[in-house]
Amino acid sequence: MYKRQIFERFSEDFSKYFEVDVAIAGAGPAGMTAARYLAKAGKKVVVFERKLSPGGGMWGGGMTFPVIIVQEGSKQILEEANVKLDKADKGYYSADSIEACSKICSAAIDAGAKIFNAISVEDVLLGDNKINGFVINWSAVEIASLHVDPLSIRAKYCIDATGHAAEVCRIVQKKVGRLNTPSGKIEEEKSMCAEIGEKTVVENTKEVYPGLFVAGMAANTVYGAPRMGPIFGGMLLSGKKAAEEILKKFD
Ligand code: 48H
Repeated sequence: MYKRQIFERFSEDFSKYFEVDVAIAGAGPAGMTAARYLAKAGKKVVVFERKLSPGGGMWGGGMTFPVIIVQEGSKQILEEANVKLDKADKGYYSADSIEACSKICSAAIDAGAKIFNAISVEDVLLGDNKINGFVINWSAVEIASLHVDPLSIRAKYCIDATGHAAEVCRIVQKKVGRLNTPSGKIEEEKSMCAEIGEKTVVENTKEVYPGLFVAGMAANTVYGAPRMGPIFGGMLLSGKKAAEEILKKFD
């Protein structure tokens, strides 16, 4: 009997998300933060995450020491999710990465965002020179390289929050057209410089193609800016900025 319950509950849940206000690829810190603030503002938000667990690169802290660092300007985003912070040094705070990951995920869900795991975004839905949603498939299908046609979901706005790989923007570059970058292409991530990378990741959070925003590490990959190591403040601020920019569009 419970098997029918699993199937029916999933079908009922999933069928609510074929049309949404915002669809997000990737449930790392940037994607989950964007999801939280968009859902909090009353938008219907869905996040597709390739892996079983949301959290992206945050679980492992720095070199698997489960500790992350955030700056003064971003600590409120963690505090609002009840993450405990220790004052570290020179305006930098530390947090337990397991606690931070679980609680920012929980905050997104409590705000009303829906996260579907084990689903990969493999393409975009295109129309009128605008990105209108995502083409999705089970990650297991992708991993097994099975020839199975995907389904699509429609969204008023999409966010590429897929981290270093900037997967959705790469698809747009390959199949759709010019990105809103100096070369029209992905400028590619640069070597580590935490001060610059943390600043640019917020500046680079913008609409990269009509209907598609880029957030988190993907924003630095797309606009050719440096990585920053295990400092996560910029990812949180970038997710929040993506939400704010999209909310302005709705206004
Ligand atoms: C569905 C997908 C797809 C896809 C990928 O890597 P993330 O944690 O990304 P951000 O930008 O939130 O945070 C970046 C941060 O973790 C980091 O890597 C830093 C700060 N690096 C600095 C440095 O110097 O190295 O999360 C992205 C998520 C992951 O969970 C992926 O599994 C998922 O996106 N994902 N989900 N469809 N096509 N591609």
